Order: sequence, then C-alpha cells, then structure tokens
Amino acid sequence: MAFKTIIVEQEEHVTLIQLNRPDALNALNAEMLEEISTALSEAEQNEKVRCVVLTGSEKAFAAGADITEMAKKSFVDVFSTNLFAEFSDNMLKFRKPIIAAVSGYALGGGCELAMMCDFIIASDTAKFGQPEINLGVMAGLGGSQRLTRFVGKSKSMDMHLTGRFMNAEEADRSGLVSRIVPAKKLKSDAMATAAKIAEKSAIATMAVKESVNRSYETTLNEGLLFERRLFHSLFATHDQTEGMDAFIEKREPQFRDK
Ligand code: CO8
Repeated sequence: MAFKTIIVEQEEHVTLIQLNRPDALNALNAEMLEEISTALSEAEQNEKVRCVVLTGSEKAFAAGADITEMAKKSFVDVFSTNLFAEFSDNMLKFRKPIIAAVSGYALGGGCELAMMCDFIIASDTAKFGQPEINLGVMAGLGGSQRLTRFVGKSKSMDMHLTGRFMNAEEADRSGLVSRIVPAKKLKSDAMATAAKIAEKSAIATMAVKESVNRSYETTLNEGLLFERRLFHSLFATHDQTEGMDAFIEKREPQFRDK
C-alpha cells in the first residue's frame, strides 16, 4: 500500500517503518497514526516479517502529537472520539518484536510512541521529553505511566512537571533506552539488531514479548507462573527440539515455527 506520511521498506525478515513528515519534525497527525496502524497490521499478517524497526529522521523521531491538528479540538471532540485510544490499542496488540530507533527529538506523543515499542535504541543526539505541560495539557498516550515505570517517580515527575528534555546519556543511565549508538549508525545498527532477532524462533520471540510485558501488569507470583507456563508450552514446538538438538550437534538451528 502507498503511504503519505511514512515510508515502509522490507529487508529480508525485517520491516522498517520510517516516519516521514520532515517539515513538522514528524509530528504525529491522524493520518500518520492510521498509516502506522495499517503498516503494523500488514507486518503482523505477513509471515515473512519477524521483527519491525520504527524510526524517524536524524533530527526527530517525532516531536509529539500534531499541535496544529489538536489545537482546535474541544473536550467533546477528544472524549467522544476517544482520541488516540484506537492507535494505542493497535500498538499493544502487535505481537511481533518492534524496536524504536530514536534520533533527535522524541517528545510528547513521540516519546510515548517510542516507549510503546519493545525497546529503544537511541542515537547520541536523542532527546526525550514530555513537554505537554508547556501547552497546558499533560501526557495522553501513556507517558505518565510508562515513563514512570522506566525511570522511576522522581525523574518522571521532573520531566512531566518541568517539561525538560533528557539527553541520550541520561536516558541510558535511567533505563529508558537499551543502548546508545552514533547517529550515523542508528539505522544500520537497529536493522542489524532486528535481523538478529529475526533469526530466532518466531514463536519464542513472541512468547518473550508477552511474558516481559506481563511483568508490568501483574504480581510477581502470577508473572512467574505465567512465564513458567509459557516456557513449558514452548516444549510443544518444533523450534525447541531443533534449537536444543542444534546446540548438541554443534550446528546452527533451522527454526521454522511461525
Ligand atoms: N506539532 C506540529 N508541528 C510541529 C510540532 C508538533 N508537535 N513540533 C514541531 N513542529 C513544526 C514547527 O511548527 C515548525 O513548523 P514551521 O516550520 O511550519 O514553523 C517545524 O515543525 C520545525 O519546528 P521548529 O521550527 O520549532 O524547530 P526547532 O528546531 O526550533 O525546535 C522543537 C524543535 C524543540 C522540537 C520544537 O519544535 C517544539 O518544541 N515542538 C513541540 C514539542 C511538543 O510540545 N510536543 C508535545 C506535543 S503534545 C503531545 O504530544 C500530546 C501527546 C498526546 C498523545 C499523542 C498521541 C500520538
């Protein structure tokens, strides 16, 4: 499908979704959110796809929700349409691994979008922030909940209440991102990481995603039980037999479960 606000490329088993509204620093408007949802739905249905990378430009991953589009909306508009809820659901129901590759600004909805991915690789120029307070509003796509879980209450309050930005080094130190790479290498590093994930058993990577995400939603005991049952269930797969046989036979595994 042809998109207007994103560029979608396929490299072997990895789909690259690049946000592409350079004139607005990739501000997330309704059209872009719809197109990301469509691209994810296509990636979900395409058996060849095993991992997705979501990225922006060198200057901006995304500078937030599109303020010009939001400015004229009333409470009735945003409440009755349940603004951003459908997009949030679409992101959450995506079951394959998705990496955010963030360079430049990831602000407001942009920071929230990155946090909805499974992990974040940041370039050394990345700047994260929840500056909605400067617009007389607050985070609306999970920022106050997810950022707090990533970096703790004190830093999250600081970011949300002052609207200040966090650079890549602070984001790494605080656990918001998994690693920092030079800006010029961001895309290639994220794609190589995704390709490495794509080599693994697809069913095992999906199980990992479900299990790690469950840790946010449940008690430790319930989470441990959930993990154990998923672990047990993987013994019903071809890939478990293949993975362990390959190790013993000192060869590369040929995973094939979808
Ligand atoms: N919305 C619309 N346009 C934007 C946005 C945005 N969020 N951010 C930047 N732009 C536009 C600018 O208006 C400008 O357009 P033009 O050239 O036509 O004047 C162009 O992008 C370039 O921006 P700047 O000239 O401002 O570039 P600078 O390098 O001087 O500054 C900044 C970069 C610091 C990123 C600055 O643009 C800025 O502060 N942007 C707004 C950041 C912000 O407040 N983000 C939060 C938005 S609210 C939000 O995200 C609510 C989340 C709720 C859920 C979201 C679900 C998707």
